[in-house]
Amino acid sequence: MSDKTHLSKAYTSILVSEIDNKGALKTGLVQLNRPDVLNALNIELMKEVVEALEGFDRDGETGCTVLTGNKKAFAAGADIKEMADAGAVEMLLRDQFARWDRIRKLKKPVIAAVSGFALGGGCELAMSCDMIIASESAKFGQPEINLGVIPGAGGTQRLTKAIGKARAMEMILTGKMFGAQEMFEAGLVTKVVDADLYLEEALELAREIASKPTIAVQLAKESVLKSFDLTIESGLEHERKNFYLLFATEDKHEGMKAFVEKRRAEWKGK
Ligand code: DAK
Repeated sequence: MSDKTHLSKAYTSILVSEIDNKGALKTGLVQLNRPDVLNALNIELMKEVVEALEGFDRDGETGCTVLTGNKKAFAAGADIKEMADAGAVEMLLRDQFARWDRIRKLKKPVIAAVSGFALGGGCELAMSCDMIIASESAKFGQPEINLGVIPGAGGTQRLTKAIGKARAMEMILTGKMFGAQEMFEAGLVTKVVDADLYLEEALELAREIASKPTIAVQLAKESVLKSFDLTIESGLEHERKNFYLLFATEDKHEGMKAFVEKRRAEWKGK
């Protein structure tokens, strides 16, 4: 099923397009577009981002989505001006985290293509994606401490799981920014590339993923993410059930038959 409504909506803070991968499924592209404020994540922008990501997730013609900003900033955090006068009760009633939680529920892989600042909520948004391709100019940080708060959209959890306690503590307690190479070595970033190539590289990775059997891709993503929630025992059980489930797909039969017949598999996504 290819529902394309996410492509035709009148967005104010993002740009949305799809890329034809010739033969493979398409790549969805969502670009944060508030350049004057370094893509600060206000409520409207986050509403649009989540709607667009969910749109691509539903679209049967899409295999993978890339989320990006611009050269200067992926996103310099949540919009501070929007939070500056808010109290705890107002923040609670706004319930913005419910929207962020929907990103975690996406079935298809999302790749963050990061250049420039990825700070606070910007770093958290990139970490909500499944992989991060970073320009060598990228700067990651959780500077909330300098505003009298702490990361609230997963920073203390996802960062710690990705780079370990020692470095996460340093980043979160000092608010300092760290470069792409350092974050690659720490395990946050999948790949660091030339400043002019970060988007191209992310799109190439997305194209490759979009050319794989869809159900296997989705269950692989789900199984990896489960490892964060489950004990090794339960995680292995979960993985095994997904493994067995894939033996019910046409793509499993096609993939193995194609190997035996020494030809390219033709995936059906079923
Ligand atoms: N919010 C609002 N505006 C921002 C912004 C931000 N986070 N970051 C930059 N801007 C605006 C600046 O105010 C400036 O606007 P004008 O003054 O021109 O009107 C414009 O972007 C350009 O910024 P600068 O002039 O400061 O540019 P520089 O190159 O000199 O400096 C910088 C770049 C990134 C070092 C600096 O802009 C900076 O420190 N920005 C703030 C970084 C920061 O503290 N980020 C963390 C914010 S707290 C939540 C989910 C998540 C969060 C909270 C709640 N819920 C779901 C409820 C996350 C919280 C955060 O991220």
